[in-house]
Amino acid sequence: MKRSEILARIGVAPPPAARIRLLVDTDAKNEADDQYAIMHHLLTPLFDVRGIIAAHFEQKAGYTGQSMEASYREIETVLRLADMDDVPAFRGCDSPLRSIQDAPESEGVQAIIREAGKPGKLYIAVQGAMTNVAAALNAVPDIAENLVVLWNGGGPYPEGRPEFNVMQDPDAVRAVLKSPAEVWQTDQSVYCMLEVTLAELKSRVYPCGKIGRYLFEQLEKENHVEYNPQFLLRTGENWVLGDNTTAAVLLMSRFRGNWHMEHAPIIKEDLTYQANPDGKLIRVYDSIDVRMTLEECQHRVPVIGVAQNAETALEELQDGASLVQTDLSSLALGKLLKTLEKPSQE
Ligand SMILES: [Ca+2]
Repeated sequence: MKRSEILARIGVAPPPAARIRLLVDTDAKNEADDQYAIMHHLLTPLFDVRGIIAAHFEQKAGYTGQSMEASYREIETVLRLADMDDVPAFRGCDSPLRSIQDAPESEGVQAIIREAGKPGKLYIAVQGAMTNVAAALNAVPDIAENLVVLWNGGGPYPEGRPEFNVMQDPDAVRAVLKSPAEVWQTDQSVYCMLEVTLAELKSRVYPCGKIGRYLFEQLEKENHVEYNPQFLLRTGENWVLGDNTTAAVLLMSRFRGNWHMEHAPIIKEDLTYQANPDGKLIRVYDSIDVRMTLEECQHRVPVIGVAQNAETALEELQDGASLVQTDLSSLALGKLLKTLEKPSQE
């Protein structure tokens, strides 16, 4: 099914002039929140999503040498479960830059160069390592003119810290901060605001068709795998949907004034910041509308889930399930869908 057909179910469309050209760049198999962010971008009609690029996460134990491929396959899984078959997925670079000037080739790098070469701004929602964006800028520096890099990462100001996404490729972050490309940063203190409980996701996302079930189950599984009492981010029943910031900064009103400008810091060897008065000015968010971001992300998933549930209920009934076993609300919707598809037989 085409993405535009699914978006039409939302029933609201932004003015064409408001649409934002965007690439999502994601280390989708790193943990469990990128999948929510992918869906958030795909289910937002404001975003003209030109493709989804797989990022590596080579500094995380367990996936070394295959992390980009794992992200790519996860993107394919999410697109398949969302019934979207016209959104391109691209393999990105499979390892960090070898130097700040390095420009490795990949499908994802080519996609950035191609899209940034077209007229108008191109936003890149970077939800993991900065490698693909840096490689594109190093290969064709002129694309900086059209790029807005949404950088979900970096430690809190002023000191910074060895934050996960920076850790994946510090030279790539240095390259992007050195380039003239526009940067909007949501650092760790901001993306950690997007916190949910598993109970909330079970109630709101899990019932939404095969995509909702997958979003919840992969996170629930990761919660058991990743739990470590020494890791203060996780309590055992919470999760941070941190990657959703890149959708939020584009959806929120620009009147909020919830950011300030910083001179891009120098990323030191220990991955903390060194103030740099000569650095370009970047937009650093101080806060984010947590209610709007989480509520509206969770309200978009049923756009796919309701139709998927209806199809499942119809299949179950045709396979001999009794009405008692079938979700009656889904069954009613399923019958409606069938009626709409085959009016002459009703
Ligand atoms: Ca991520």
